[in-house]
Amino acid sequence: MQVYINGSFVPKEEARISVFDHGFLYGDGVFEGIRAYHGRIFRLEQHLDRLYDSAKAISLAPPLEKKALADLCYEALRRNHLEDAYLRVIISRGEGDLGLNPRLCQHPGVVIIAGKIALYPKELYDNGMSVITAATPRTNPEALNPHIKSLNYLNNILAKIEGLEAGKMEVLMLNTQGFLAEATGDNIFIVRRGEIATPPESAGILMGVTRQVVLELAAKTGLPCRERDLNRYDLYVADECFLTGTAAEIISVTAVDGRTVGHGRPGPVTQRLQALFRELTQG
Ligand code: PXG
Repeated sequence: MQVYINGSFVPKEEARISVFDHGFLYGDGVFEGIRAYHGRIFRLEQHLDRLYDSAKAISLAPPLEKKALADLCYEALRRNHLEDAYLRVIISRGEGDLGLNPRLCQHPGVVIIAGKIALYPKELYDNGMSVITAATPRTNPEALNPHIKSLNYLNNILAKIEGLEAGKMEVLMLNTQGFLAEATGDNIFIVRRGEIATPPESAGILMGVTRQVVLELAAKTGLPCRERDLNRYDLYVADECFLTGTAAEIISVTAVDGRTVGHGRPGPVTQRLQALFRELTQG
């Protein structure tokens, strides 16, 4: 495997960063997880837009233009002979001294890893997954806006640990107001009485690229689709529920907090959206 790191592609064994990189010391940096299907990078522009917005929000100037980074993403695929792949693009604050001061870091670090992504097991796609709502709330946007896809995922990891303790592979996070925000690495949708709904931007969520794709595809189902605040009640009475993300794509949720969602099987709207999504990526 060839990894891009700060200007060149090197074998993965040689792709090393300094222990003084503030990405490592403080989680000071941003990243993207992107998919390629059949040699085409899916929604690359949207991912890079989000990456550069994340960087701007933490006052980090990427050392290269978006176009150059896009070219490097394709180069990473070529060098690794990959057509279907997962790309991890990271911009870190770079090497500095001990101490938080980001101004002491002269050169932001850029890394691109092109590999394969382990999706949830097929069984979960066929039958849906069982999740819980976490006690850990999603980061308050006033403290650290979840729009920023930062290298500090501890908030989500704490929720994930709750899930693992309960034997669940994914967990839903509420915001500090008690409204549904998202899962630890996916956005969430419900279907109820013929309406598709997902938490709005104001719920304090990562504005998922897959979420946006699903909002676009929803129009083709003929069903209304709304961004609105949802709470636990909405989950418990939903006909269908599913998660969306770059890694997961679209996956059905069939139980929440031990309660069966709908009929406890992946529902027709979820399946229709999955088929439309597949057409988009495989077509
Ligand atoms: N919410 C959070 C908190 C995420 O981290 C999503 C929603 C879905 O967004 P996209 O743009 O992917 O539809 C994410 C995405 C990984 C990994 O390696 C994480 C994500 C995506 C891909 C890989 O852990 N998070």
